[in-house]
Amino acid sequence: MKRVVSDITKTAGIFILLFVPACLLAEDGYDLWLRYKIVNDAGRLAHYRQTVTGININAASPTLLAAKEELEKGLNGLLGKKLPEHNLLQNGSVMAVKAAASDIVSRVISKELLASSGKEGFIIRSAVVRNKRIIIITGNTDISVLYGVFHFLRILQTQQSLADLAIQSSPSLQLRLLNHWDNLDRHVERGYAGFSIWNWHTLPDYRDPRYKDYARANASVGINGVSLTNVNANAMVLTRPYLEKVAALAAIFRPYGIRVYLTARFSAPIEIGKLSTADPLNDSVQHWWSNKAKEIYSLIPDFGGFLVKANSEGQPGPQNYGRNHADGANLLADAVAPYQGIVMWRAFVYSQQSNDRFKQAYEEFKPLDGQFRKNVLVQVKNGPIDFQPREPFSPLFGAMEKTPLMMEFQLTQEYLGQGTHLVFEAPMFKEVLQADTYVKGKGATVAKVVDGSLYNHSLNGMAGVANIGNDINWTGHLFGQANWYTLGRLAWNYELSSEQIADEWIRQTFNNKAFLVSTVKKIMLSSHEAMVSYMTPLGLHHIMGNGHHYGPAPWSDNLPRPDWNPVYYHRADSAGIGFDRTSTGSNALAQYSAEVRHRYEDPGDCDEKYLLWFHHVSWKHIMKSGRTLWEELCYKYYSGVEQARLMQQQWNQLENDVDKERFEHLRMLLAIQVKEAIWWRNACLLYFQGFSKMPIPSAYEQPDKTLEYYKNLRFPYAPGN
Ligand code: BDP
Repeated sequence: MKRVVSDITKTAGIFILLFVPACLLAEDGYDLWLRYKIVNDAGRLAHYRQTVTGININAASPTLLAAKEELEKGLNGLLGKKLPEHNLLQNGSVMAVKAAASDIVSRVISKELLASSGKEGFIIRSAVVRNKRIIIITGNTDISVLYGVFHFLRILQTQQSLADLAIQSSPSLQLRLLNHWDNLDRHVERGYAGFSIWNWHTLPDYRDPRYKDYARANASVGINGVSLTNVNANAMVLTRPYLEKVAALAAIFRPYGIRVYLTARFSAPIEIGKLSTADPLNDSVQHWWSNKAKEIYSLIPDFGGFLVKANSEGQPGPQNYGRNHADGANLLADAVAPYQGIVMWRAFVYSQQSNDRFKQAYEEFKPLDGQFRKNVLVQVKNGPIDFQPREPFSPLFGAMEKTPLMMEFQLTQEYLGQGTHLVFEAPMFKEVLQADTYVKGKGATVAKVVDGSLYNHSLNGMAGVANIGNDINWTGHLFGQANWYTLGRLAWNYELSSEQIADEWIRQTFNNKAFLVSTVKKIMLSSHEAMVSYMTPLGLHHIMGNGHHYGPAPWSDNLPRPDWNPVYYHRADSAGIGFDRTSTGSNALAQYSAEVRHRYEDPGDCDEKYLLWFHHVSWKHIMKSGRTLWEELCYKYYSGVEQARLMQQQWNQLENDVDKERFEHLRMLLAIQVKEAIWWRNACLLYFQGFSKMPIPSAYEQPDKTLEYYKNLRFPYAPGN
């Protein structure tokens, strides 16, 4: 009987394989954007099969072996047939080689081009060598060859032409990192995709194949570093048994050009070192850290260094001993310096001393400019508060001439709808990178601070707080993958537009059908603005639920610290709403250059996206649209919901263009998103109406629940908290 069943299943399976178009076969999302499905356009497929006939790679190192494996996997899948190895070059050979290992490269590619490609840049070139038409993928190092291979496969996956390839690409930034906020018990702080992918219990002996797939995905977008552990750190990761586990991960990542970093708990010398102090100026403390660094490097010779959260939200730090952030950072920097390690010291700090949390990071860090060691970067969140749906750029960017500042974005959507909202973050990241600080006249963009060009820093980088967990599709929400993808692509080349990034991600993740590509692109490119409109329009910020940050709670005012409460941020009263950060208020605007200050200073001129970030504005204030502020607020909340509904309708048109599994996944999630957008809109407008005393215009559908109803909702088990 069993046999009969399995025969039937087999026959059915073959039937399905033969008669269901490849794009409709169920997919669980595990393969990310590296699916390598056979090219579904007959003309393109023919062109590829004619142009690419075999592979020529000498897998002389683990990285070149990885390049070879990837090229084989990719080309065999995309071309739908197994390609032979060409030990001798033939028409159609794809040759991937480190420049110095090949005479052919030096004949075809100029020294200058190679020199300008640096250590990681790659070159892809069509060439005729000994009368054979070949494609060369090369660079100065093995890792550059691997990056070139991934880019070459991207060209095929996005169905571009292979004629006359002449591509050269080098990264904009040196450190391109994911920051995992993963605890040793596998709980992920602010994680919405299951548990941590690091199975500390079974490491170092059990090497889950997923670790390698993770490394492949990162390398495919140029990510070259991973901080494995939560910034709210546990010193135990620095003990020998854990370092051995870390070393096992480092060994798997190494061929893919990825270094591991760890978060260092400042009090580790006390907790695991049996010292009585962690004072950075104490000899035994310094000695302890330098021994610890020695031990780490003996196990992981290419260990990247430390990421540190200190004197912030209860974490220990140098201030516990009357020292400052530079003293703390330099302690660790000196410990790793002999091994070329670095320290990323976070500027996310705030305490009760300031009259505005906005100002805290600047106030603590700006005076320390020039006091950090050469191997320290100060890692700054994109905005002054905390990963809100929209923030103006942090005034620290541009303010610290002598210190390299690293960008910290948050991929995981703690304040952006968490695991259920489709929000493509590229437009938000670009908005910050393109913002002009005017610290050296026009054109001093945040991007130029971050890439070091503004003040001539050679150390530079960008990090994204990871949105990855052990869910089968890695990110829980399938479109979370696009944000992971974006971090890598933007850190590699911040000139890429959001549209370009979306376009390539869609083609690789789904397929190249014109209708699908244009529809999904519309959804993605409108999603961030939609979310801002239904959550925090016109510059509102931090009005989420306490602790878990899930859903709206603008009424919340009972947490011990004033600046943990939404009421601190929106300041709604009978006169109006918003935080006055001009000279009549907290004067946070004074932290920006004169030009930026000038742009935001006057509520009549201020870009309305940021209005309530900087001004307490009367409910009757006339906006650029001619509506009053209250009417505009209603308009924004309502249009955000409409935009979410539109995204849902657009997706629903794709039933025949996406496999059922992923179609349904998105269909259900978008329904949740619409429901939650309505929740946000109703709860916020009903609450603010208590101050404005004005009606929600009757043309709009009216809230069907009371404010009390919304206030009474509780989510004790909201994830990620
Ligand atoms: C906040 C998160 C908190 C993090 C903190 C940080 O709510 O979980 O520990 O950022 O960045 O947004 O350190």
